[in-house]
Amino acid sequence: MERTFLMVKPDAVQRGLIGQIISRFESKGFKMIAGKLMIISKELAEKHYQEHKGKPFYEDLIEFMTSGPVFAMVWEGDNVIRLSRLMMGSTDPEKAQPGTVRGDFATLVNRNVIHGSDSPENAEREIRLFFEERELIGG
Ligand code: D4T
Repeated sequence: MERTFLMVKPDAVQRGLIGQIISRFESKGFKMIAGKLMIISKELAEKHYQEHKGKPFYEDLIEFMTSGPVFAMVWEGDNVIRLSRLMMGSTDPEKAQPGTVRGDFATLVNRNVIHGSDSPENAEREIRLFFEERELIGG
């Protein structure tokens, strides 16, 4: 069974969208095996987004991701990495289709509501960054 790391970003937590977002992934048939509300440190945000260091949006991204609580989660299911990315829609909400999380809840790329791992390697890396193995329930 595949696992992925999903995170409701500070904009969506602040707007009260955690429940609606979780509900979509539950309805799809995926299972949440860990979840916590947390304020992430600059250090953790930098590790999480290390591949973007040096890009023009990097500093603002780190500031945004540490600006308020996020809801970090681990989800399990068949093809959950690819399918959850499909459900999230394009990174840029201007290109995200209606019916996707970003298509329905976001307008700006730098306030795009949700993060999801894009490969099995990144999923494992991100799960390990945010969770202890013992926090994963039935995983
Ligand atoms: P995350 O990693 O947040 O799920 O986003 P994606 O995997 O869909 O997209 P990404 O890694 O290319 O971008 C990471 C993060 O940076 C923000 N961003 C991105 C931004 O603020 N401005 C930009 O021009 C881009 C490309 C949004 C997501």
